[in-house]
Amino acid sequence: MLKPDAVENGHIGAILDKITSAGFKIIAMKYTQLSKRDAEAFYAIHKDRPFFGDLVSFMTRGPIVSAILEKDNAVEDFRALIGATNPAEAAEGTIRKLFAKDIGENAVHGSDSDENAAIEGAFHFAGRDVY
Ligand code: FUP
Repeated sequence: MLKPDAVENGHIGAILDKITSAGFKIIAMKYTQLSKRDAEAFYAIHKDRPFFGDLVSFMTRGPIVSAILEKDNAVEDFRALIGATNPAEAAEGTIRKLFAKDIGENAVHGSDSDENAAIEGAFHFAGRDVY
């Protein structure tokens, strides 16, 4: 996902360029907005964390771009491309270092395992919208 801050700040094109230039193929993509229920379900693993309410408010405050990306070693390579969860700790040149403000508004989401990538892809897309 390109999160609401990335969209608000006009970074959709620049971030997609970084992603495709790094060799990822976009096999599904849409411009959409998460409902409260969507965001709570997507981040259910964090429901008992102190930042959960702020995370849900942030993720629902405006449109996002969601996509499924394909590449060898995609999960690991994408997490390297986006950088650490906290942009202050992200390596130079990473998407979060370039485009994110702080740990709460960190521009992009990437799945943390192949298993979660499949779950999260199915959360956003029907099978017929994956190419
Ligand atoms: P990541 O896998 O890098 O997206 O990070 P996590 O799954 O650990 O966290 C998901 C989201 O929760 C982050 F993108 C932002 C939010 N978060 C906070 O706001 N504060 C924290 O201390 C940790 C995460």
